[in-house]
Amino acid sequence: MANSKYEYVRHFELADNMLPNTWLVVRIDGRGFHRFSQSHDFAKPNDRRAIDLMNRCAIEVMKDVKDIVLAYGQSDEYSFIIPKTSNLYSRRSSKISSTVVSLFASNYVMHWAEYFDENKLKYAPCFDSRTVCYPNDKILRDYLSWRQADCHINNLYNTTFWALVKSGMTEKKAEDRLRGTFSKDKHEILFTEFNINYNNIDPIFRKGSTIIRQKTEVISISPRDFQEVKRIKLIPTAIHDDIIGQEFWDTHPDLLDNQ
Ligand code: DGT
Ligand code: MG
Ligand code: MG
Ligand code: MG
Ligand code: MG
Repeated sequence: MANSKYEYVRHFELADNMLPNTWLVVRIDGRGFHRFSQSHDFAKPNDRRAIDLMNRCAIEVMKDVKDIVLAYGQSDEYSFIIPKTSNLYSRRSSKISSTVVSLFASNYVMHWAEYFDENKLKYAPCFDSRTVCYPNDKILRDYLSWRQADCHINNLYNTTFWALVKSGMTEKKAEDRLRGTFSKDKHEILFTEFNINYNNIDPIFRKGSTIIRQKTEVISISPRDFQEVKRIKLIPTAIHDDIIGQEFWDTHPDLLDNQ
């Protein structure tokens, strides 16, 4: 049907290519996960199963979409970073957003039972998605710092809030108690009232998850002589480092431009 009379409708499709030579960030976020987390009895403040499932989905997305160099996730969101030089789908925004979010959501459903065992999925989860371009390394790093700072602020609040509630305070009282408090006040409440040193809480909760393509030794058996063959492969792997400071970027110098 190369040249049918209907062909003209194509011209109603507008171009949505993202600017060339800019970082692309695809952020997906669970739709109505306040309700979803309640319906599925997520542990408070953090449900390790839910976090592990989110990380699994991000890893599967990165295995499929090779242009993604790094991903950062916390709560019900994940950001996928595509380098300036990428020409993925000719940098068409809706094509990139929809492919990433669709892969993420289908993996969420496909792998749900591996993480939640007998706790059945009660309804279809949904994620939204957007693609934003950032013109340079500094702004890209500020973007990622923004998401990790958000993780920190929410987690410190939620950890303190649920510690108060679990100790017998009503949710209303705990909210009142925390209103107007600074970070150091919450650290203090946790330490003096609950004997919790916030800095000792598992980094997966405090820092969120960063997926990088880590050089990993993979051993396979050669079909010819049945000998072990060791190879170094780049495997998307979740780590829980601070990505705001300089150290992470010095440890992984290939991630940023310098091109
Ligand atoms: P949205 O994104 O505008 O459709 O609305 P929500 O409800 O998804 O809100 P959002 O994305 O701002 O916040 C994420 C919600 O997911 C928030 O209510 C907390 C919940 N959530 C995420 N991870 C966990 C978890 O590990 N445990 C619990 N209990 N809740 C979680
Ligand atoms: Mg929201
Ligand atoms: Mg959400
Ligand atoms: Mg969210
Ligand atoms: Mg097609």
